[in-house]
Amino acid sequence: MNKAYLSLGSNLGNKKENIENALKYLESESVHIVSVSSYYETEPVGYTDQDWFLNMAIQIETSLNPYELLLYCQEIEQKLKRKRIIRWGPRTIDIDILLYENIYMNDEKLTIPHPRMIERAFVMIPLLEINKDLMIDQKPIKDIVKNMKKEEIRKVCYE
Ligand code: PH2
Ligand code: MG
Ligand code: MG
Repeated sequence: MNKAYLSLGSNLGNKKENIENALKYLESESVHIVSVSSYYETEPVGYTDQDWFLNMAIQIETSLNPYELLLYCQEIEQKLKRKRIIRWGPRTIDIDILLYENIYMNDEKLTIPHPRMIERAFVMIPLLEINKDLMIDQKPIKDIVKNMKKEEIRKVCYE
């Protein structure tokens, strides 16, 4: 089994329901969800003329290799009716692979660690919540989060 970290986000329709459905689809014979972060409401980054996102991060154990995991996540995005219209634009669900074991890879299909993760508070803060000891690019996650420029992000409390 391989340890990996994923980031989930939604800013179209019922955001919480979209993420919960994605989590249900993810849990399977080949993917086991080990830990989940809180949910966070986050200001849109990149393309700013869109609704705020709901974001969270999870740790999984998986028998899939990185490419199989990418396909698996894309199939779930399709099931949840994601349409790619604008780059970085509104989406019902986005599932990104952040880290996979200690793998560093970069080709036309997949880059691990996720190339923009260390600049995005909506990725790093939920990730820090589930593992405070992670190292990314040989740097402790705590230092990265302490020093980064952060967009607005608010932890959501559901009763
Ligand atoms: N995803 C993007 C672009 N911008 N902003 C926030 N706050 N959350 C996201 O998940 C997000 C984004 C592209 O995947
Ligand atoms: Mg993304
Ligand atoms: Mg994506």
